[in-house]
Amino acid sequence: MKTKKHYLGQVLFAFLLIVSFTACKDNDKTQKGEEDLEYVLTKEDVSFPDTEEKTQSAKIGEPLEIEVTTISDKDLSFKWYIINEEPSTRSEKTKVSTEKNLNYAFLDPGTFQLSLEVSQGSIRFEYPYPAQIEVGFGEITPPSENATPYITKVIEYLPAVGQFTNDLPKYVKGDTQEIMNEKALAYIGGKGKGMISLGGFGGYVTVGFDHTIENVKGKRDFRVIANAFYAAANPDPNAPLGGSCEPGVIMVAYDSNKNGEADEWEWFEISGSAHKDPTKELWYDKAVKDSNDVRLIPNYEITYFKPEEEPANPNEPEYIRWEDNQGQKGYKAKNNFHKQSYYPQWVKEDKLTFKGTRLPQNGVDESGEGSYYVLYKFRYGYADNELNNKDDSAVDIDWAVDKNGNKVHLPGVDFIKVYTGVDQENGWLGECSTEITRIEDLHLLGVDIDTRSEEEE
Ligand SMILES: [Ca+2]
Ligand SMILES: [Ca+2]
Ligand SMILES: [Ca+2]
Ligand SMILES: [Ca+2]
Repeated sequence: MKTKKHYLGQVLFAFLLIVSFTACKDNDKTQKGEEDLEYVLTKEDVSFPDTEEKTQSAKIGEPLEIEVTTISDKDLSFKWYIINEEPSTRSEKTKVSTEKNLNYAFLDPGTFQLSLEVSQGSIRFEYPYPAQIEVGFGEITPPSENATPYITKVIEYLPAVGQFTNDLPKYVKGDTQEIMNEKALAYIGGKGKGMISLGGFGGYVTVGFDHTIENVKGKRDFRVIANAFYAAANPDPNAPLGGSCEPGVIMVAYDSNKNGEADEWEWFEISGSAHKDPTKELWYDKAVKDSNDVRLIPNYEITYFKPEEEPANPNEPEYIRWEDNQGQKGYKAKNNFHKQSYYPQWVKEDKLTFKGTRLPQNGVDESGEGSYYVLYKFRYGYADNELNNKDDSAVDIDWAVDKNGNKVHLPGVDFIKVYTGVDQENGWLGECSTEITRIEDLHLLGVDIDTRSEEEE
């Protein structure tokens, strides 16, 4: 019996030991926070800060921060999406972050819906952020008292192939890109002491000012002064206005993030008349009849190849080889009026690619025998296209559009870029190349020009 009792005692002891061990283990688990091992995400576990607001505003280029509260982060993954509400440039949602808390700088204006997706293994919940985000530009810093209405900086001057390249401004052996920028500034800075040529399609100049040119609502804001003129003796007496109109496409940038630089995403293009509808140009049928290429090609690219040597023939039709992103190729000609190299000599690379919106060819040989070329005027919105004293040489910043053609309504501009918009050679006259003398802030000069009405645009 004694033995049996002893045995029972042992069993009871062991049982108690197991019970207490188990209890002890449960206790440890709670103390060490190991409940996470069994944490299962439920919909209510994730929340945003309380807000009654239907909309929340954010500034372009400045981070928007949203803190998320969770019960546990165990095995959770986060995906933040933005969904474009207006303008509707995003058909699908775009993933912008995989962090729990959002820290994101919008680079487009508009109204956006944010959404957070939280998942744990195969469990997944979607949390639409309760307020819409209205992204805008903020306000400009007003010009100081001694601000000048003119260009104060040339950020980059890079002409394409052309008969005035290396001549306006003059290149001297050893000149670098920086020196050419300074030379361009000496010509077009301030009231403008000279004129620079941008060469053929794509050649450009990027300039800055000592203040932000304000976008005054309903008014045109700046003017690019150039050398466009009308033909004195067009053989066609009923022709629309034209002569030497060599349109440069205008791009504008507002320094949203205030870093003193034109960041790539800060650029927008002025949508001129042909950007909207080339067939409405008054000379369109003439150009078609003359077999011009009248297509407007967005995202056009052309590459010019540096000639190995200057040709012996002063009129060399196969001078500079080019190819474009439309599968076309050919040669640019050299004429005997301009003997210097047409390829920018300070560029070390043996080829140069230029990109932009290519405008319809506006040059028509009105003599029919190659002696009288008329380069017709586009209706509005370009540089070197209209007489300097006409309203349509002035630009309203509100004509700037994003890549999808939606208006962006910048509060002002800190940088302007102009590039030659037409790719066309007109016989002895040479290539269509935009020139520039200066740029004027119309508001600082007290010049008041209404914008075009929506119907006119
Ligand atoms: Ca305006
Ligand atoms: Ca910037
Ligand atoms: Ca020219
Ligand atoms: Ca010109």
